[in-house]
Amino acid sequence: MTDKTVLPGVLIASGNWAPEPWAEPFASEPERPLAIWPDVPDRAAIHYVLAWRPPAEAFADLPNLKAVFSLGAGVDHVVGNTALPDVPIVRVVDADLTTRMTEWVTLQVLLHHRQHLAYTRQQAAHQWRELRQPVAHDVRVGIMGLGELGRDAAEVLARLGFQVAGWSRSAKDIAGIECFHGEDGLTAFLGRTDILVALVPLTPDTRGILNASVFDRLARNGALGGPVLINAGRGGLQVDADILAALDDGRLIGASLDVFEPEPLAADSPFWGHPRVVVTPHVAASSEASVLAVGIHRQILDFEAGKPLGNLVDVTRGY
Ligand code: NDP
Ligand code: OXD
Repeated sequence: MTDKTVLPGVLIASGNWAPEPWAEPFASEPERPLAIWPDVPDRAAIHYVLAWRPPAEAFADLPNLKAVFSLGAGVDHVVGNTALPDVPIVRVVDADLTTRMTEWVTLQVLLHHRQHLAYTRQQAAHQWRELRQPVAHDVRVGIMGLGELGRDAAEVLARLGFQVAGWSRSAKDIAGIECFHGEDGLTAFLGRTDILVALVPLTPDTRGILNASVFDRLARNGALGGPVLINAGRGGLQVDADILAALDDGRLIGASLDVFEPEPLAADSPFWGHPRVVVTPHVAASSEASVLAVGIHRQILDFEAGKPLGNLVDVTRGY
């Protein structure tokens, strides 16, 4: 093989995710150098990094880097990286991931709406007792974040009959969804919300946003008897102590948490055994490599054919 046939190289730094499925689509291009972190024999050959929670050093000394591809929708794991050179960051926007998130959010909303935790306790006690059940139309869901994921979940929940509203940074107009935005819209959004779903990215503006002040402003007059928190965004959005205190004194009647800081959730965290908390291990919308790697490979081929990169991150705002 001569130098002429060598294609721009790829580095896969996939953290605790197995790199092999992400490398799979590149197997058809033997002329493209492919490195798996930390084994990077020729750093100058690397034009693209496919990254999930990469160590800072993964971006150091890559003189020909052209773009970084986040292996997930979130980019907080890349944006905060001090060694990151000034290159475009591309994130995942894919129907497969969106559908997975909507499944998880819908499951959790229905679980609290249909009082599944109470029925599980009743089953354990061999207790046959019907609980009063409101209809979806009497329950108000509020989705923080009306981006790719929040909007899809909002539309599906609205189709199930829930009264759905969303809150975002900029104004939105979505049929069937009451839209609020900005700091000015937050109190009104919270005041009409029985089930709060967090799907905002983790940025300096959103860190710790799921706190006592927000829980205090949720609706108290809802059909469920109190507000519920569902967080699939990032663990850094939530103030754990505030959630636990709100669950203790009834300002929250339940919570579903998929994300934590740090992860994995500490073995002695009170969330594990809490009777009104559902814990899942950051699986709300797992990145399915067999699907997403093909999309990233396609984007690289399109980029090399002169097309602009899509799904670019605005690093100034952090998502
Ligand atoms: P998008 O960038 O498409 O949407 C983000 C939304 O959040 C936008 O509506 C944006 O507002 C809003 N937002 C951002 N900052 C603020 C703010 N300060 N105040 C109000 N609204 C704000 O992201 P996605 O929907 O694709 O993904 C959302 C997040 O979900 C990811 O960043 C990631 O953290 C998390 N995620 C979690 C997964 C899991 O398995 N648990 C899987 C995948 C993603 P605007 O529209 O005005 O810009
Ligand atoms: C993501 C995630 O950001 O899986 O895609 O958390």
